[in-house]
Amino acid sequence: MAADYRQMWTELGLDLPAHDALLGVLGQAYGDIYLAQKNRPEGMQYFDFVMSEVHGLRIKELRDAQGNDRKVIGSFCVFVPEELILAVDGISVGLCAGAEFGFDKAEEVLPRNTCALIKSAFGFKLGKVCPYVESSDMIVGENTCDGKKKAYELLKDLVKNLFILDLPQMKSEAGKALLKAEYQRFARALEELSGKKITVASLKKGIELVNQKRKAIHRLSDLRKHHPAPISGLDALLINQVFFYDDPVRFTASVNKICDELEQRVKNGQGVRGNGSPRIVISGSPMAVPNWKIPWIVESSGAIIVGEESCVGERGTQWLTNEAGSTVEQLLDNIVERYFQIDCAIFTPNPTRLEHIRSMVKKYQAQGVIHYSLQFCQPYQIESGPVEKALEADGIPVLRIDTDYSQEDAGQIKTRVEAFIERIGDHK
Ligand code: BJ8
Repeated sequence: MAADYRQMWTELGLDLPAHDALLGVLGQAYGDIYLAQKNRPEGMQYFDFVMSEVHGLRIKELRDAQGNDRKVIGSFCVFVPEELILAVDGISVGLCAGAEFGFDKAEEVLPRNTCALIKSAFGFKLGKVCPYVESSDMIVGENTCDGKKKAYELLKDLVKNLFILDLPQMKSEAGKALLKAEYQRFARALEELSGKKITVASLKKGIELVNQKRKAIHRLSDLRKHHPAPISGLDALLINQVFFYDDPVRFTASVNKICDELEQRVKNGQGVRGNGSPRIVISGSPMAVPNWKIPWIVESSGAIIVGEESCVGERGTQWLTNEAGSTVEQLLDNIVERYFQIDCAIFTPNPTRLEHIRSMVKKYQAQGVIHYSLQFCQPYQIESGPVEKALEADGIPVLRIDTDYSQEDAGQIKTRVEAFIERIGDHK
């Protein structure tokens, strides 16, 4: 990092030696996985910069904004509506963590067989290495999977202002009513925290800003349909990850800028790989920064990822929020309608997720699906069986991978991925 942020990190209460160690590991992994890629679009330089400053400049920006009476809201789930946060001039940041850090401390309070995403969030908090958690004026937890729901009971004592959002588990009218009531309660909590009222104008503006981000991502996704794909899956995943951290306006402009470049690449028939690389859709548990293990293994084995059916991917971004409405209530209903479509595996039953995977295979002309579950993530692990069966019955090859954040199984996974790539290579 160019500037010296040590004073800022000290003020946030970070453990500097531990934080240095984390940044060291992160920087090394980024160099080995991202910067080592060949033929990257120039527009990725912006995202490389964001990553290099993710604990530096971006945190400084958040603190400067707080100095200007803006609130920072941290969250762990795509069910938390950024539109409402923006409507009180707040800033939304993602808190999910994707590194095996501080697990020894996390395992003092959580069972060992908790999913790595939850353990990592606790490890970052207990190890005092996450400037986003420490900068948040409010942290939103949600009743989704049992692991998160119960872990928030413990997190409550570790952070200063935890708001729990209750979420439905069934796509019923009663479920939708619950979601609306909870979003109303969240809106009131945001108004109270910020001292700002949500108005038709402020909510419309919030909806527009988030829609613009999503539209830019849709543009990026559309470009990945082309043969050869103009951008790697690793880089596209990174952009989807930065979605949760960056300033929305700047992010939208940067994604649109790289899309201009990718359009040109498509016109020139220029791909990040040759035309023959097998195309894969990844589906399953979310991949938080810096969880790049599976895409890295897949792409360093010669295939290319053309889409992510994930909350850090299309499950999080595929729907827009209707911008029409002349009252706060109508706009809130639009938000409820939009979020109620999210087909997270915590819902039962959850048939639209399978339909979505099928449609992605078709849209991106993928030859196979890798279903990725974090170990101990029961919702996605349990859905993986029926998903595999249904897709294979359609003639779509599926590889199921259950893993965590460690590198111990990387060799073994690579062997399985290579065999799968060989299988789908013959499958064209
Ligand atoms: S909407 S996927 S972001 S809940 S990986 S903690 S599910 S045991 S993250 Fe999620 Fe919202 Fe659903 Fe998306 Fe539990 Fe699984 Fe761990 Fe998970």
